[in-house]
Amino acid sequence: MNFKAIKEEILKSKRIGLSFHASPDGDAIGSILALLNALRYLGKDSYIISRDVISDNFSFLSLSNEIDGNTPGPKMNTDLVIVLDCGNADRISADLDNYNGKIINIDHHISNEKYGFINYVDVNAAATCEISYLLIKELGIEFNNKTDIEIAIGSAVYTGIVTDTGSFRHSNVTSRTHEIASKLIELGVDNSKVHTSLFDNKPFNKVKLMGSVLSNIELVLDNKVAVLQIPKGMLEDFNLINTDTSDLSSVGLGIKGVEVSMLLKEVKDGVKGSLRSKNNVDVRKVAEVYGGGGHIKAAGVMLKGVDIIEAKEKLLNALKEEMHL
Ligand SMILES: [Mn+2]
Repeated sequence: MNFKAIKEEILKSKRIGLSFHASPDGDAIGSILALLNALRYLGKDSYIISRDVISDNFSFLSLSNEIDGNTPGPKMNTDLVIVLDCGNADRISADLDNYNGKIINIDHHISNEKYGFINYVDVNAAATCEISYLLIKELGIEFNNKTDIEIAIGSAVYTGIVTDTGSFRHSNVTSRTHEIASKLIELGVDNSKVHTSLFDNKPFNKVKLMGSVLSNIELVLDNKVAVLQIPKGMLEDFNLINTDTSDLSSVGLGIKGVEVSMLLKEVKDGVKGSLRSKNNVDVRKVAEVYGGGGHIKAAGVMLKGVDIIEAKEKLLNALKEEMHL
């Protein structure tokens, strides 16, 4: 895999749309904004395609205001769409049904379906932002000059890295992850400001929601699995309908003896399950049983047409099997 073919496609494209996975997380947002800033700087006509909006704690990132949910499909004359951090074609936060141009797929999920015309899937990258950083270097931005644009791109890259590694704590972190982070701090990226903006910036009600979810946490399957639930109506009660709750998924891992933490969130057409694993349990396999995907230690699945009780039963059955309990 190399970036040459991608670079060539970018250079010869007239209009480039960028997209990512639905309900974008810090890595999806960071990699799309890093690339958007870079492409604009290089004079390419480029824009974001997204059905989603993003939460306020990402608003410190340059051009984040362009992720406004108003461009759900490719604009006229788009000849290239680059999708970042998205393993499955049906999870792309874009309506591509009537699009006939090229798609480049840049990702780090092991379950990636290779739906692109070019697929750059590096499962050893802790975050898609690592790949974005390397691609942007290939495009000619050196990250040596401490310019505003380099720092803007660097802050976006750093955001994806810290969010996808749990602030450098997960086992997906490699020496390359730290090398890139080191380079970015040398460049002038304010790592402390990024952390504060991302994590110490919650709406008061979000903390109260966390309290409510935590007070109902359950331990099951020999106390090795923690289950957290956001039943229908709870987000409305706290006035948090569009708030990202993915940070709650891993909370159960803080408990002694727990191997898997699972968050169940009841949505309009079913239940979203997010699974996090502490050591050896492969939660991606569990998510895949019901059509989901992700990584060994972090995976997600959408169970359509079921309520939260049924979803819990289904996922616990699959977990029981995977954990040989
Ligand atoms: Mn990612």
